[in-house]
Amino acid sequence: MDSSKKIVILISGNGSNAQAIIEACNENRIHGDVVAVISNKANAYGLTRAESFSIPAITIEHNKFDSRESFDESLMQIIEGYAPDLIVLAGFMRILTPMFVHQYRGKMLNIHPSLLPKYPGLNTHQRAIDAGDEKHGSSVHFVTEELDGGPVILKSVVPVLSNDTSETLAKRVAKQEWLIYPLVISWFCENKLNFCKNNVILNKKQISRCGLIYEEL
Ligand code: NHR
Ligand code: GAR
Repeated sequence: MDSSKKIVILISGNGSNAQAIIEACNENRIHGDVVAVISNKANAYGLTRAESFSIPAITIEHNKFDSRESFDESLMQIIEGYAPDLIVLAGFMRILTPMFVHQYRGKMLNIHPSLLPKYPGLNTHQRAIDAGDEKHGSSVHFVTEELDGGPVILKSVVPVLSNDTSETLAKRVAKQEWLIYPLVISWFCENKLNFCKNNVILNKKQISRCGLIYEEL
């Protein structure tokens, strides 16, 4: 049996995905331990959540640094103190430099609230509503230098309802995120999920660049 993986989670706010991942570890649905939760915003509620599970909750404010590079270097120093096997971006709102991404290549995941490759960047729920999309969702992908452009592992699909606001749609998407993110992380921690030459390998087989799809009937 392989040893339990060490996971560092980066957040900027609410931290509901971080909590779902912590709970999955505690319930042995993930063969791993969240060893630290790090926020670039001091008032992030996710820090309070981490503390309630007795997990180190650390703040490193990006606006105290004079460049993206110097912020990322300090962030990396903190992370290295925990010797993690996996970095998880969970509502982390700072674009990371190529140097940082290179350091954790194949070991860093993000959840992005759209059906990638649709709507990289910000304000995704409103953009899906404005476009009249019937389906929306969230995508878990490996992080590469290309913003929200790394290969997708798993997407969850939800309907867009005619009376949806960006808030109601975000809530529907979030509920699915709490399922699919722990699931993908469990695959990584069981060594079933690999990143190889910019492709996703699951159970030794390469999957499509658009990822697998999870959709409730
Ligand atoms: N970094 C790299 N290199 N590659 C990715 O794929 C990344 C990343 C950092 C974060 C999350 C991403 C998302 O899921 C993510 C993916 C922030 C922005 C952004 O524009 C865009 C995408 C994502 C996260 N951030 C602004 C910035 O100047 C700040 C916005 C704010 O503070 O509100 O960094 O959506
Ligand atoms: C999640 O819906 C996630 O997909 C999104 O922010 C939310 C964070 O919620 N991520 C981004 O928009 C990244 N730019 P949480 O803090 O409650 O986990």
